[in-house]
Amino acid sequence: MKTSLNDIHFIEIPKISDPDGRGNLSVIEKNILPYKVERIYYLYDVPSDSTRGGHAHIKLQQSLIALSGSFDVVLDDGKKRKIVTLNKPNKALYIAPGIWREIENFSSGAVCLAIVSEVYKEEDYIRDYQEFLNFKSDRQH
Ligand code: T46
Repeated sequence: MKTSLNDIHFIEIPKISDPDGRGNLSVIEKNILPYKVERIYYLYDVPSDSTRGGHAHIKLQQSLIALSGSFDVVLDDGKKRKIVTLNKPNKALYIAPGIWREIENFSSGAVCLAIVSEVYKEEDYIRDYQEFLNFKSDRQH
């Protein structure tokens, strides 16, 4: 399937605010994500001048959540680029396959949770930007 920035969207995660002021609880039930979850990982203790990502996935779908703090996600479909800031633990950013992403500007204490549709396979990564552009110029991606 040919994907573009239009295939990226926010998913609202239900938030249960405690009536007695004990804070919030958010829950991700399996039906709120548009894929079957195979793996969960998280980034933390990332220095503010570091960039994570810098790749695209061929098949993997993922949702990113700023469980704590904030960071920017640079998204690129080979034609257009946009930057999205994540800073709310009850908002997930859904990223379709075939989108280049870089994650940067991590605040102190930021935790980036990734909930993804595939097991870890290095063959699913495109880590070279020119190779990504070649991949996108194929009609199918
Ligand atoms: C993504 C962003 C948000 C594993 O062994 N298993 C795993 O499940 C993962 C995710 C990584 N690794 C190894 C592979 C590398 O040797 O951990 C090392 C760091 O991985 P990478 O350079 O891919 O890390 P990021 O932060 O650039 O990217 C990761 C995910 O790989 C990627 O899917 O979208 O977080």
